[in-house]
Amino acid sequence: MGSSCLISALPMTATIFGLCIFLLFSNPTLATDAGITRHYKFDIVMQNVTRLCHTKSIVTVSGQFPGPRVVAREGDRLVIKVVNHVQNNITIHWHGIRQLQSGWADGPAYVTQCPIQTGQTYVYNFTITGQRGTLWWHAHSSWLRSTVYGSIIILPKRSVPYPFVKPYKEVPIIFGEWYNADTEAIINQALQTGGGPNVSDAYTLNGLPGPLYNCSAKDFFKLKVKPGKTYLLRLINAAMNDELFFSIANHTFTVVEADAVYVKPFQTDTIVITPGQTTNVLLKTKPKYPNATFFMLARPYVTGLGTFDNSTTAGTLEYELPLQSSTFTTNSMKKLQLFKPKLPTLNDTSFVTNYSKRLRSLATTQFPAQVPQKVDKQFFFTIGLGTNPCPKSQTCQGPTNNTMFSASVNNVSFVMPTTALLQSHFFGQSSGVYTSDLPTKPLIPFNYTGTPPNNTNVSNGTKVVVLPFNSNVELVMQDTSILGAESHPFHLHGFNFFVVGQGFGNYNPNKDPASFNLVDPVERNTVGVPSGGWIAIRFLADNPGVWFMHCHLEIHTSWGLKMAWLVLDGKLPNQKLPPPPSDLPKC
Ligand SMILES: *[C@@H]1O[C@H](CO)[C@@H](O)[C@H](O)[C@H]1NC(C)=O
Ligand SMILES: *[C@@H]1O[C@H](CO)[C@@H](O)[C@H](O)[C@H]1NC(C)=O
Ligand SMILES: *[C@@H]1O[C@H](CO)[C@@H](O)[C@H](O)[C@H]1NC(C)=O
Ligand SMILES: *[C@@H]1O[C@H](CO)[C@@H](O)[C@H](O)[C@H]1NC(C)=O
Ligand SMILES: *[C@@H]1O[C@H](CO)[C@@H](O)[C@H](O)[C@H]1NC(C)=O
Ligand SMILES: *[C@@H]1O[C@H](CO)[C@@H](O)[C@H](O)[C@H]1NC(C)=O
Ligand SMILES: *[C@@H]1O[C@H](CO)[C@@H](O)[C@H](O)[C@H]1NC(C)=O
Ligand SMILES: *[C@@H]1O[C@H](CO)[C@@H](O)[C@H](O)[C@H]1NC(C)=O
Ligand SMILES: *[C@@H]1O[C@H](CO)[C@@H](O)[C@H](O)[C@H]1NC(C)=O
Ligand SMILES: *[C@@H]1O[C@H](CO)[C@@H](O)[C@H](O)[C@H]1NC(C)=O
Ligand SMILES: *[C@@H]1O[C@H](CO)[C@@H](O)[C@H](O)[C@H]1NC(C)=O
Ligand SMILES: *[C@@H]1O[C@H](CO)[C@@H](O)[C@H](O)[C@H]1NC(C)=O
Ligand SMILES: [Cu+2]
Repeated sequence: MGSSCLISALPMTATIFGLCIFLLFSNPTLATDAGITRHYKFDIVMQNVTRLCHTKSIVTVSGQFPGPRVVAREGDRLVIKVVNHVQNNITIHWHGIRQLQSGWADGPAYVTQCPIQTGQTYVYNFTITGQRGTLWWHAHSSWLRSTVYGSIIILPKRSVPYPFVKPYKEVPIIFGEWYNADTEAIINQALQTGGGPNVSDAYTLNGLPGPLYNCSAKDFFKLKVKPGKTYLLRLINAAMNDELFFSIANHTFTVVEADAVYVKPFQTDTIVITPGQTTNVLLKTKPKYPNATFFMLARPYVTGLGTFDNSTTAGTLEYELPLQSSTFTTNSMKKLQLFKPKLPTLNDTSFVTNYSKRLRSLATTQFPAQVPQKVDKQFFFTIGLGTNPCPKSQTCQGPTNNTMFSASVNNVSFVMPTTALLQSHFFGQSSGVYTSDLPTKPLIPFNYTGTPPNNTNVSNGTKVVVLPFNSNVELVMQDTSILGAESHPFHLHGFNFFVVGQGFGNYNPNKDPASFNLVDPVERNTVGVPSGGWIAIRFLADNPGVWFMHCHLEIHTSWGLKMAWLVLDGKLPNQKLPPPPSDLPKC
């Protein structure tokens, strides 16, 4: 166990406890661009897994950790049968997939579906339209995504090559977070006491913590490369609660894609990636065998006030010995010099700001940036932490004297319904499930990034925002300084959005729009709202359904930092949400 797969050409390899299994999904003889249907079966089963000398029984897909790779080509249909053999309720979310008119397959529990209960089956059925790159899938029920996640590799259509040099090999690298304790117990305890959750024990690369942790010397990801080649690294941040920096010693990345959208290529030694985000980078290896091994490291970027896991996960980049060289033996390999990258400090906000400003849509004729130039609906959401009073019978461990942590959008902490929003909407049974009165701007304006108000209690409710079909939406998300300013990676289901502006302090509606980028802003599904600042996004509401939007720091979602957009049907038949599939789980 522990050593990872050698990389290989597509069809790619999957790691199952150190074994490499070849997945033959694509048909190389198929010459047309017509999509095909690809079938997968996800058996949700328990599996004993050992890391850091702790063995625990975790929820997995088919016993694999990380889970199996889903490989498809733009235009393909995916039909994925999920069978739940464990005691937990579960759903699977296909993170970043547009789900055009297939909202029933999106996956967040109690938003688009009731959970798949023990012994039940649900078939996720959707096509991949207009997207190519790297996305990922994960459980979307409680904290099960800590172990239930995997990559989605979307190859471009055969007739539309990459807008960059064809890579020699492609390698997914998923960042994760390992907890020695049961993560369901951790979140249950946190919600019970009102305090912050216990932090993770390690970060991982493809499920492996690496040699910088105790009792983990052999559990590390090894990337074996040849000199003078270009590798495509498909980076995915599946960590629970931490944005990450990532770097490989003595090597530079060329960023070419974010959240399955091509970007203008740029070079950097270090990547910043929030939970929920994906980034494709090209790695050009050294022209000659360097007689050295290079560490790849990831550790968090932290802005909030709470405790956090400040550890570092490590893997290695190793140059394969040239075949003609017989002078190297395994012994001399061990003597190779080892180089470590220098990562930004844990709180290096200026690095993060500069990095995010460099991300621009490719914006070519072939891959245009279709930024909404006009706005039909404007929203201003404050996002941040807050408190709930402690129940009378209890003592709480929240941020201030006897309170419980909460979090809110425009001071509304979202309460999960007990039946799914999408069904309630589709069958006209919203009464008692949700209301459509989420404030479109703060009811009581305040100095959002100045001295916080004395009363930090939030209100709560299951409130959505209704959008007419095809509205052009502009949303400004404003971080607050309540209980400390913090960067919040916000994820929108069902759409990509364009990040047209960002800044620090309070958003100024009179001044800031003048500097919006409406030409080549980055298009993505998850964006870090700057700590103590704001971000402006635009999207076209062209997908009928109920679409979750939430902070992708799992604890903030648990505290209520989430809401849903309800996008109405359009007039034409192809602008309507079809009826639910017959096997849609019931509550
Ligand atoms: C996990 O380990 C426990 C204790 O050794 C054992 O009882 C259980 O059957 C194992 N579970 C699986 C899925 O292998
Ligand atoms: C998936 O959806 C398509 C389009 O609605 C339908 O034709 C097909 O039968 C579905 N497949 C399964 C296995 O449900
Ligand atoms: C969280 O950490 C505390 C302190 O170490 C410990 O007492 C508690 O059992 C942990 N909770 C869980 C669910 O592991
Ligand atoms: C790696 O980088 C370090 C620091 O810049 C440098 O001293 C060293 O020579 C480099 N090693 C290789 C093999 O490139
Ligand atoms: C991580 O935090 C612990 C506890 O606060 C501290 O002792 C340690 O020095 C920190 N490590 C690093 C690498 O910052
Ligand atoms: C490779 O590096 C090791 C350690 O720095 C050194 O002992 C060895 O002679 C080097 N070999 C070659 C072929 O450069
Ligand atoms: C970052 O952390 C360092 C060390 O903890 C501290 O000295 C510095 O003031 C912090 N910088 C910011 C911008 O918070
Ligand atoms: C606040 O904390 C103090 C000391 O910890 C405690 O004595 C007091 O009862 C608390 N007040 C309330 C309202 O809980
Ligand atoms: C808001 O608070 C900040 C930080 O304290 C301060 O610099 C700014 O002047 C305040 N803005 C307003 C409008 O009061
Ligand atoms: C907030 O509390 C402080 C200190 O208790 C007090 O001076 C201030 O007037 C309060 N502010 C408001 C708006 O109530
Ligand atoms: C919502 O707020 C009410 C009133 O403060 C409170 O009684 C209730 O427990 C809250 N519900 C949730 C789920 O936080
Ligand atoms: C599983 O989901 C069903 C349907 O929503 C619910 O009634 C039940 O309480 C859930 N079970 C657990 C353990 O959460
Ligand atoms: Cu957050």
